[in-house]
Amino acid sequence: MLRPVVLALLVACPAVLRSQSTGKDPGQLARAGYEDYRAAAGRMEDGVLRVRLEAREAAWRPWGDSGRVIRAHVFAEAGVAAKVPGPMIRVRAGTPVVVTLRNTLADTLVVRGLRDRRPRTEGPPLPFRTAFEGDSLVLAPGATAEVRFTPTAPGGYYYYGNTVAPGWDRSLQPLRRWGGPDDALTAPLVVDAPDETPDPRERVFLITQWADSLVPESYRETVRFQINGRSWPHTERLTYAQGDTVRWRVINPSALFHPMHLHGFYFAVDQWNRADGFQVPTAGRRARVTQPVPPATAIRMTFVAHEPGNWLYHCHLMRHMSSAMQDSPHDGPNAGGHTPSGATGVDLMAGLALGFTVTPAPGRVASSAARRTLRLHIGKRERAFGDEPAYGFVLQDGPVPPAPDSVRFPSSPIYLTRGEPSAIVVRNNADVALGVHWHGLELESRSDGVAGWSGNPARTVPAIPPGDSLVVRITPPRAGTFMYHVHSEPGHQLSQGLYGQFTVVDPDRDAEHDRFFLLGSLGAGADAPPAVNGLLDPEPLELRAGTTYRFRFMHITPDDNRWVTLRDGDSTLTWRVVAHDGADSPPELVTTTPADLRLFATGITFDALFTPEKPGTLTLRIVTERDRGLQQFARPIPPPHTMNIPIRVTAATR
Ligand SMILES: [Cu+2]
Repeated sequence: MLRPVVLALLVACPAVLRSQSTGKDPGQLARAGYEDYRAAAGRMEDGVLRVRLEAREAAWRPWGDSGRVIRAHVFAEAGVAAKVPGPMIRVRAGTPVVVTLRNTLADTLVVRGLRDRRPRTEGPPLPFRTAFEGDSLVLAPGATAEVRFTPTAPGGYYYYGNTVAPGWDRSLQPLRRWGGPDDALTAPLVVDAPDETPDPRERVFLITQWADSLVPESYRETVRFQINGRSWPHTERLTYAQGDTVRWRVINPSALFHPMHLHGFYFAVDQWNRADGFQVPTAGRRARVTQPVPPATAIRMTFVAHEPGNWLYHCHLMRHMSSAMQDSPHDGPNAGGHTPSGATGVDLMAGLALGFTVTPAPGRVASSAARRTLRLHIGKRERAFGDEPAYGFVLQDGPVPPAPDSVRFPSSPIYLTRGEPSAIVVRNNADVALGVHWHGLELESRSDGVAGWSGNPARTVPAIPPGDSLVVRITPPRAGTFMYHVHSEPGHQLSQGLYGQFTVVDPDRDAEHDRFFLLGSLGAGADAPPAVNGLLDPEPLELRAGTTYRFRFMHITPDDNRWVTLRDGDSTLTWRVVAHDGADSPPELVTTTPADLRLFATGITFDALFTPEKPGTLTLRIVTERDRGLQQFARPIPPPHTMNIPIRVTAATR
């Protein structure tokens, strides 16, 4: 009589439908290698791409040879050793694909995404649902199935699988379940345009995640991220020659949103597609240093590696790349450990980060020009936030350095002049080694601030030790809105004050009508409250009717998204966005648009021109949202926080 009870439980609690598979110790399983997607799976026969796949169980080591071993379900080509993630299916649009898939797992397998995506002209609100609903292949243990489809929509896609226990109910099975051995059971499907010859040097990066529990406790700590199966600092290191054009595809089958940031270079987004085939209108000619890649989307990006040295491409969310929050579990004595104490190098980061080296062209000489010199001090003040300290960047004014415990909110604004050789001597008066990153600035690698990585392979620059200094050299080639902030920090020093505005001015431009909005967090710990210009409760803004202002927005919170709107009562005003990430937009892309930016991710700056028309009170509304993506979490995500900054507009003067 037990059976009906068990079934009722299974129906009431779909989570238990998830299989735990063989239960073998991962150490007994064949070890999976790492994919680099330099080659695609299958072979062409009579104009048809034929791919033979298997779903297998394997041992996955996202944290390298000494790291923890995870029992993983993976896709592999039949007869070929397994790698994580699974094999790339790559085909030109219009080419038929035949996939034979064998399920060698001990459980029933549900596979989605091996199908055509029609090019869509409307942006569906739920790309994940529209991409995968009604699309499943179900294979019993030991079963083999064949799928035929002809992709028609160019773009970056993926397929994935979930195992289910006997007695599963299709109507109760979610489209995808994250957590556990199925997390690695995903692989790219790349569709080239019919008239396109793929560049063999283009690299494909698949973002995956792993959590050992089906419903992780919290969105902050328990989900860990990988690029092509590995977590920083174990991710692949790429090499380019100075002057190379770099082409990357980034496909995001993970449950969460990632604002992906490139150091040292601007890139163009040439394509941005969703998993259902919809092409997001992109501004390919607009340069940027940070591009949000939401779940179930993919981008193609291009940049010219004009500056030699070691560089970084990473998610800007602290919880996806900081070793303090994205711990890199190791077997043995450091099991489950966080930032190793005393770390000054690459082990200060973990998760979604990729390093690449640009080798210098022959005959390059470093500039020895005289430089305008600023002195910037990192101060620490104890017990500023309850028992926790505050940190701050304070510019030295005159010959006397500030006291070592000097902090200010916000940190000192830095202004440099376009084209002027400048030096910033950063002195660390705090008691912990820290790197400082000049966000969006085109500069030499050794000044870039990624602890243990910036510089070149023969000589990397560690975090600045307590009591020590680093000379940062910058000759900014363009005027614009940038930021500077602590990088590779061991804790939550960013929201404890270590960020500031960084503006490069044109010698001949009037800055009188600039208004700055430095969106950050201020306080201790992972849930520090939102702040604007270092204030939790910002001052009202005073403007004059008929005058055009340049609003410079900078977003540098650890983990939040912001939603910025400019309002007159209930109606949304308009503005003209003229620059992104410090780069002026091409004139043909500058249009009057509603002053409403929903997905203003951390790591982005933009400039907007705004002209208040008449006297009155307007509102700059800044809503802070924490991204939950497609993932369920046991602990609720903090609710949105709304900040309304009054704008008092007075009559024009004559
Ligand atoms: Cu991320």
